[in-house]
Amino acid sequence: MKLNDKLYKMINDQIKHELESAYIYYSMVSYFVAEGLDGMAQWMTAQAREEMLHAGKFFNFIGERGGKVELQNLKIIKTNWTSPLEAFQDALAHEEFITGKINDLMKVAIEVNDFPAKVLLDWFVSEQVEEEANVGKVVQTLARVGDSGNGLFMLDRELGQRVFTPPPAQGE
Ligand code: OFO
Repeated sequence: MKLNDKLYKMINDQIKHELESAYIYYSMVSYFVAEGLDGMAQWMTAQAREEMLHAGKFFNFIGERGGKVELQNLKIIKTNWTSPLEAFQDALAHEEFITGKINDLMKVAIEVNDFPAKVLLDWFVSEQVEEEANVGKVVQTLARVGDSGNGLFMLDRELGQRVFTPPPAQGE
């Protein structure tokens, strides 16, 4: 079944949003590295790589449905932060923005009875709950840690445990 025009346009735009997520998070990685917060840099790198996978899921979906992806320019939103708390707060606000976009996509997929799109978006709905929860937890801990250098050191170490696990290659 051919993709509905409105849904196609929204999915095509979503590729840009997901790639912009990766861009924002890599920008934060660069800030953390410069601040000597290697654990946070590692955590955010894993986050950025996940965003590339999210973009890939939408990219493949358009191709599988016989459409052609039209890539768009990415925006540089911010390149510096005054504290790790501010960076993670921005990440949370961005995830909330993305959740809104996924919900809008789901509304249209339901409206036009596109069941394959709905299946794809079901995965993203659950993923967004996880994304907001993960970032939200770090925001909460950073707010509690405040100016404690020791607390920040411990949190940085803990966040450095995050490992990016690529999904199995197709056919595996
Ligand atoms: Fe793609 O979930 Fe974050 O942005």
